[in-house]
Amino acid sequence: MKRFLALFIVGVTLYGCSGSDQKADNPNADPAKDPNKLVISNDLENAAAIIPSWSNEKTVVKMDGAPAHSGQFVSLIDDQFQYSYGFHETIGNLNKKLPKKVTVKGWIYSSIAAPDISIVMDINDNGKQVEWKAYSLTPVINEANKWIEYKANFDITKPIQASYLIKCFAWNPGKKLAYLDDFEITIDY
Ligand SMILES: [Ca+2]
Repeated sequence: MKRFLALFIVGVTLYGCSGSDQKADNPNADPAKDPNKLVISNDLENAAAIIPSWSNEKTVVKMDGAPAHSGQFVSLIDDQFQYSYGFHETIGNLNKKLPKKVTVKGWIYSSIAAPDISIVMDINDNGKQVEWKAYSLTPVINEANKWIEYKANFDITKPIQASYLIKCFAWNPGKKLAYLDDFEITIDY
């Protein structure tokens, strides 16, 4: 009796669950319609026009050697620029309520894997530090020369006032070349 062994090779392609498949037709899923949420996006394409609430335009350049994540412009950090283009605003100018949490999302393209780069949330009272938190991108950036998405959550735990200034930006103490694009700051009240 002949026995045949049939070998089936089943090709399985696994796709990472991106979580981006949001139900845009559901108004409850739209954070812009939530009164306790403020979402501020910046693709850096108009940074040269000096957009209110954003600073450090000198770091915004046309991406060189690879496509920008959106359009042409990105924020460059390297040995000259330790701080990226970033968001800065007086807390009371954003809302009558005081924020409880800040989320910074965006994309980074680093010339090395595991660079010493963090996303920082800085709240200060006329220059005096009230709350400073850093979210390290070192474990997030597992590959060089590739756009990688990050999401940094910051709970505001110190007592704050409407007159205080809030800033969010990337900090590059490792001084290696990297580019950032498409910032999205979400403030929860
Ligand atoms: Ca861009």
